[in-house]
Amino acid sequence: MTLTYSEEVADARRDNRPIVALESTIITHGMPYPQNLETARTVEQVVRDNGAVPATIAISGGEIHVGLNDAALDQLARTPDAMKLSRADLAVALANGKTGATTVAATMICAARAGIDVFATGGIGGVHRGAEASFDISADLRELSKTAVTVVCAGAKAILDLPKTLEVLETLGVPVIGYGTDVLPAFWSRTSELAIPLRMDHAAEIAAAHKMRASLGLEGGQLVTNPIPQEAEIPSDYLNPIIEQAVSEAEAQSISAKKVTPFLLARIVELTAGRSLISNIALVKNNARLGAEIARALQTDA
Ligand code: PSU
Ligand code: MN
Repeated sequence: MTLTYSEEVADARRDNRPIVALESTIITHGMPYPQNLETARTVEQVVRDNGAVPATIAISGGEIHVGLNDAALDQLARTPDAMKLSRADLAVALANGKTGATTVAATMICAARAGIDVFATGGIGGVHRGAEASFDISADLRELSKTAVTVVCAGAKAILDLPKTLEVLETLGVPVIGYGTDVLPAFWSRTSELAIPLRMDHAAEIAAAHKMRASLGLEGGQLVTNPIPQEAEIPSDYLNPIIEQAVSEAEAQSISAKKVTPFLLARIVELTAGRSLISNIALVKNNARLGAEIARALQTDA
């Protein structure tokens, strides 16, 4: 297996500095160009500004790239037909020299191989609405139960069935941690109706729990849910009908499997005339900052 480190990440590894993994499906399938590129660059800078080194992960030429330089980031952002790689696709894409972007699941796998403990993103995949008929449950959930990476997100989008997503995470033994909150954050909204299973208010506590899982020999990671900054929140009475519309359009057009999440994300950006995208960018930055703090905390009391 071939891991290729960017110069910045290679330096950080040599100097034992904290590293935060970042995914690339959010770039190719989660946001439109050019906001995807601007966001990827900004998020990397937020990680640096908070004392850690960003490692955006993607696949090309049979290599797992851990850290992309600016030219590589630019190229990926202009490749919307890059493969969307989850656990099932990763080896196939690598073995056949394909270009692909990693989802949360695949980014966790690559981060773990590279010895990176923390990964920051926007939203994870989960149990889709109507999963009782479609069986559409993201491989992200099972990955969280298998791979020892702490993933920072802003909760899950209401395109998913949030109660079912929480139930599956509980079944799989994944700790769902609210950062400074008693309720599950719902991506564009700081709150939901769902109580958070575990609450922590400091990055150091999250880092300590990450280490404790390892010393107990527990496989799997942790899911940290970080509420969107207040000023970037979108009221749910504005957003809910839009989500309903996007979900029913997906059904009407028989969108299935890997295409569901990208379809819904793009449609919601259109239907909100870009407002959802602005909030999405704000919350990813917020998660990058917390990810950097956790990565630093893991380093300090090593
Ligand atoms: N949810 C978001 N933004 C995203 C994704 C999910 O709010 O960009 C992306 C992530 O890469 C996630 C993937 O891992 O979609 C989940 O896809 P699926 O539901 O097909 O597993
Ligand atoms: Mn799916």
